[in-house]
Amino acid sequence: MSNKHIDRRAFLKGAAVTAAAAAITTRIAAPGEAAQTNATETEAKEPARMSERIIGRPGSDFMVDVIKATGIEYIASNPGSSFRSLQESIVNYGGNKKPEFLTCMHEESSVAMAHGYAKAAGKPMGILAHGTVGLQHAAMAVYNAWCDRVPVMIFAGNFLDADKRRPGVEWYHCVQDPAAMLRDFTKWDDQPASLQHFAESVMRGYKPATTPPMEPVVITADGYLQEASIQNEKKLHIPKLTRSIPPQGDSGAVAEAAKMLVAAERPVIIADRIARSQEGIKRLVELAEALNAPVVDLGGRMNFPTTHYLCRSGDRRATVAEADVALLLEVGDPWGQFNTVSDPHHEYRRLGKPDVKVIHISLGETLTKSNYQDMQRFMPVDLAIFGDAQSTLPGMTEAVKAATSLARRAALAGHTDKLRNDHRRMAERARNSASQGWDVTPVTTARLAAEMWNVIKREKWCATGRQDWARSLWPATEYYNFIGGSGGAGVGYTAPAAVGAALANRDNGIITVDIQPDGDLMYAPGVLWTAAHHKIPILMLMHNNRAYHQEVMHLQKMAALHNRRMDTAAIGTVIEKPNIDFAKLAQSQGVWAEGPISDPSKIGAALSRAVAVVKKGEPALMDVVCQGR
Ligand SMILES: Cc1ncc(C[n+]2csc(CCOP(=O)(O)OP(=O)(O)O)c2C)c(N)n1
Ligand SMILES: [Mg+2]
Repeated sequence: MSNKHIDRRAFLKGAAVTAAAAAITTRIAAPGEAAQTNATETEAKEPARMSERIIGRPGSDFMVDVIKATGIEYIASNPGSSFRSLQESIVNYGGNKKPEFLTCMHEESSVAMAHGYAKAAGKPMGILAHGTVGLQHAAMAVYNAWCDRVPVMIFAGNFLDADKRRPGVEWYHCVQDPAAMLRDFTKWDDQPASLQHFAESVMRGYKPATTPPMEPVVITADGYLQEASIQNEKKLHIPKLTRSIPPQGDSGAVAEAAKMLVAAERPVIIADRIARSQEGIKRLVELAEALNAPVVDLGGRMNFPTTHYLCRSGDRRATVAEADVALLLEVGDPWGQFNTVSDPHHEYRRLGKPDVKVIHISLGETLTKSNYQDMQRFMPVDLAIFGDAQSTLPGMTEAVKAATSLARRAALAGHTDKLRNDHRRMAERARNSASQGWDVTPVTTARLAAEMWNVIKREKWCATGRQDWARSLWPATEYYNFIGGSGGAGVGYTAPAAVGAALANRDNGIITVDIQPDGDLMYAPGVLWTAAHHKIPILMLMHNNRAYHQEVMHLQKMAALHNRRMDTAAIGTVIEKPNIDFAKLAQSQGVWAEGPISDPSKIGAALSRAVAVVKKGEPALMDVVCQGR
């Protein structure tokens, strides 16, 4: 509808309210509700003049319709004037529901929240970034999502038409090609020049974002298109959202792979970013059982139950070293499974058998760009199958069964006792090493994980953050138990990704627990406020080693290499003097918190109090002073 068609009375009424709203206090909307204004507090100024300029139906309303049509439920964002109209439309026109605006304190937090959310929810979140500066802040988190093959729908505000830009800051924040700075690590981008173009680009972009290998996509919401009134709305239409079915690997190649695996003496399955749902886990269990082959879950996703006798994730090196045929499923670093380069001497060492036969089912491997090196070292494989691993598994299992003679089946079944013993020994070893230093202060990471397990073991749980001990100690069978890692190891991911996952888990009765490194939280601790404000229940258990501990170790290594004093390794790497009081940091943002706790015997009771808060639907933080790693 254009200006001309707007009813004059509604127009004037709207003008009075709008002018008043500019000068009065706005009642802040609670999450999920639209903001309301109290127009009686002040006189409206110049209603008649404003009325001439009212935009009754801004383009951003249509943009909201488009976003709604994708099913995106949340838009995480730090506000910025390049999308002020879209933000206002989300709240007032869209009712702040589906999508709901999530207030973030850093664009990196917006994207990392979307990253964690997508893995827990199985669908992308939108984020809104403010022109140059917003996208610059978002960049590292986008890179993490790219490396982790996770979809994020990135919307960026920008005024492309220089003739319409306000002088000063608006110029600094506008950019000729907004997506350029993210183009090396996003799957697709567009800068729509009309509202119809915007509708088509969002529907077009959603498809590659959510088709494996899933990746972030950037679409500009031009500021002028947002703010100008819609012309000729009848001509606009929102195309249907269509999704692509991920491809299965070629059936001939799958049959050949099955024969290699059935004939192998020591097959191994190495799984990384394969499962997308419980169905993915089920399919991998079926394949592993058909082959009676050990599975190493690298943990990019929750792929395989830790309780299953074929799980050998804690025995990765030994299991891979003896394999004669390896089936890789969407593995991010194939070369690194069979080879290594030592630290600090950079010397090559082979880990796998020289003649191990390698099969890789992957789509991600073919999605490479030139500059960023997330493709990892080149690894020639014996059989590369282009296909989506989860979709290919049922065909692979069928082919394995078809290739297994009765005699072979009996021979494979004969391995079971040994495989069960191996699994038992692996679990025992993990328990033994976890019990070392059980009572020491500062607390060990293993003790932290064990205490956490005690309070959540009867719940539906999802573990984020530092998951190493949880993965080897906790019985995990459900897809929602683990969300994997950051992808690109860009620090600052853990806390916001945990909050994003917790948001997705909130409605499913799943308790999200985050073993949270201190250095990571300090990148953008405002995500605690976001969790409190939006009532996102999460239990953040601080792994507070008062250091960038990994970097302490690097500095120690270098000092040893250079044969120099080691005590200086703390300079620039420890976070002491003063110690950060994480409980106060959390409390100041409205998050229930306790700590610091140094005595391991006090953690259990404190965690029970924290879980009670989380069960009420709110975030809680427990600060525990911990050992290095
Ligand atoms: C953005 C970014 N900057 C720097 C690094 C280098 N880095 C790797 S680990 C690490 C320490 C992180 O500290 P913390 O989160 O407390 O974990 P800790 O090592 O103490 O367990 C740093 C700074 C990085 N990976 N990403
Ligand atoms: Mg630390």
